[in-house]
Amino acid sequence: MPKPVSLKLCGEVAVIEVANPPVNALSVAVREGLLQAIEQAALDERVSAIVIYGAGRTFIAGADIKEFGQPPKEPMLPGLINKIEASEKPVVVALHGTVLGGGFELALGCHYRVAAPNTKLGLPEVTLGLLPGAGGTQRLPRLVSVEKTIAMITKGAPISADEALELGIIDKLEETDDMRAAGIAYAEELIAEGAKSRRTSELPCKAVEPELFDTARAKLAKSARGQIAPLKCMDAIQGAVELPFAEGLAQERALFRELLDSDQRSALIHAFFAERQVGKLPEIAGVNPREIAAVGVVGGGTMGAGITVSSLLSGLDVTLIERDAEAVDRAISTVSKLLQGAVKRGKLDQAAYDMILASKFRANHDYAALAHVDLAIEAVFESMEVKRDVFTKLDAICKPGAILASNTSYLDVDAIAAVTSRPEDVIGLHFFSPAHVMKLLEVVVGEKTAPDVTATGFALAKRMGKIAVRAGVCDGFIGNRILAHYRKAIDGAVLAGASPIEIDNALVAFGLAMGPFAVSDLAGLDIGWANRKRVAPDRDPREVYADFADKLCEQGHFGRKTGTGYYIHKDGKSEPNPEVLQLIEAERAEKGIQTREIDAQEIVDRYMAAMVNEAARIVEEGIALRPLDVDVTLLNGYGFPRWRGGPMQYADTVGPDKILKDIKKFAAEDDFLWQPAPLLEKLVTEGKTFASLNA
Ligand code: T1G
Repeated sequence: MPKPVSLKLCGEVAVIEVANPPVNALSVAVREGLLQAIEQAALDERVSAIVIYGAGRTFIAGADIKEFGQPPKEPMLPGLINKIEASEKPVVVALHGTVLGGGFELALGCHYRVAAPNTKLGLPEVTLGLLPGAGGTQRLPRLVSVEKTIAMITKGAPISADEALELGIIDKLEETDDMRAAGIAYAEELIAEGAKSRRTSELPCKAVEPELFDTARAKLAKSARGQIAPLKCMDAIQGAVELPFAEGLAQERALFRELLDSDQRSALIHAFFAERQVGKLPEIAGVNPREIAAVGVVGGGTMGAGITVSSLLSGLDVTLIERDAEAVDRAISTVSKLLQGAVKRGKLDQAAYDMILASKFRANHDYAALAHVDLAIEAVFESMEVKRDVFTKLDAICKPGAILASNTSYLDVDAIAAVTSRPEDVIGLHFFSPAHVMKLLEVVVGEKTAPDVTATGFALAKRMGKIAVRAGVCDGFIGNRILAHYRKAIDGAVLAGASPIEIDNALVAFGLAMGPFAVSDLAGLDIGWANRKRVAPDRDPREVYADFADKLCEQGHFGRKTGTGYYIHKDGKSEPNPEVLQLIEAERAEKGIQTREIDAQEIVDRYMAAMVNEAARIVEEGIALRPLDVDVTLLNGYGFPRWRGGPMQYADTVGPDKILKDIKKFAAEDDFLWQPAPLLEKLVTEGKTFASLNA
């Protein structure tokens, strides 16, 4: 294994190269190599200046996240950076790619900084449940304002090289892709000028109004509700303002260690790796996706327009089909509006907007316009009959080898494929609304779907900046099947004594952005109602069915779209709808239910036990390949709190035995709904976690 750090002399300049692909993470070997190299350069009398740069596509992109959770190994990064900064010989760092986390901190410990123009610099540790633990919270506010420091560290978003230059974080930009040469040239310049070491830690921290920290903390309490890392970041930054450097650094380290040991850190790092693991499937390993250049979208409603825009923004050519001229016009205006939104958000410039509308997007009401497409995506009304009709037409029109995809949220993709002459080319591509924003794409693989069609689904997701999860065919695939199940659990909690607002409040406190009843009001209660009616014929007679949701719909209350649902939505406010409680009380009486106090913890326990139990069944049936696939689905499509890592990560955190115990407790109330999944029972018996199934 070649050493990841090398030292070469170039004239009077010691050149230290870090080569640890793919992102030059600061593994133990890299840290050891850097320490040896910097000590050797310091002792070498031929050396007047030192350059550090990264080989490959990026400078150091941070600590090696794979090492977290293992016993820390010397040399530790803070000490290494202090050693670099203490060098009597000027140290230049040459930056390119994504200079993140410990990589950025190491750069701040060097004396002079040169970067390529497209370099990004950032301290994303907070997104991993951590804080910059190698001097970042102490050195950054010695170069930029404390306000900017707080923004960069508590949000974790990177800045551009231009902004870094403007802020004084870097000294110069070099328009080159040879940062080694740029670093050496800069070092030689500094030698010629007789430049000395320039230590960031010796600079005074920028001044700040004392109330700034309280204001910033108050904002974080709302924007980062439930999360611990952002508030610890604030403590570390405040230490930089109030303490001498060495003490501030020591406090930063102590705070970092606290976070390192936290469940939130392990959940967020689980999410990081799960989102990269989820696309690694044996069935598509080494399988080339089909070339997709032209896409057809059938249906110009909310989903069809969103899918169209997502495709256009990823450079694809789109032909949208609607049923008649009027619907075509409506679709064109919806797509244009969404694209204008992308321009407003800075995702698209005006010239690109004009070019797309002029040459990449067209709409029509004649299916013949789809004869040339490589992929046709159906996004029409959620009815099997309607979808089968569309696929019959697509099969007749589309060229051989074209992929025919359905955006269905629940329906049987095999039944849809069966009406075509090419079931191997049929797949489910389940987008989430709004399709041009939500990252999740469930790739629903039919019995006959060809592997290269599955691979194409994953390649399309990557091109769209989305995360694809493989799902098998069942009612609701992964996410919606779990949603339908936990919805029954919370409706059961309502019948047993909780109110919809209590459920929503408890789950918002748990970390959801919105409670399930508020979400239903937003999405439209008629959607859930239609689904319940669709599955009603197959409903098991043992199911304790809550009627209040249907009764609300029968009265025409569909949520925001009609102004009333579980809430009354008026003048921008949403207040609980008293009529709902009357419906619930009537149903409890009719069913002879003795209600009881159900506190917030029990609401969370029911919600999570139902979610984990159904997810265990889904993994056991192979609908989801691994527990991590369920986590990625719930994190990216259903607003599950990222700092809890997903339902399976949550189950491992509280313990599968606790989940099983809860299920058995609730079974006393309803032993049909609460039947433990065999996989959950097996894990508990064997003392294993869901994570053990992710390998
Ligand atoms: N450690 C270990 N592996 C990493 C890694 C890291 N920091 N970053 C990426 N990888 C792996 C990743 O798992 C994948 O592996 C491959 O590299 C390509 O990644 C002390 C404590 C750099 C913008 O948070 O944001 O420093 O799947 O698919 O889309 O204060 O990776 O191929 O086996 O994402 O081109 C701070 C995290 C760490 C940066 C590149 N740094 N990485 O994106 O490729 S904490 C970060 C990223 C820290 C200090 C603290 C992105 C990227 P595999 P990829 P990409």
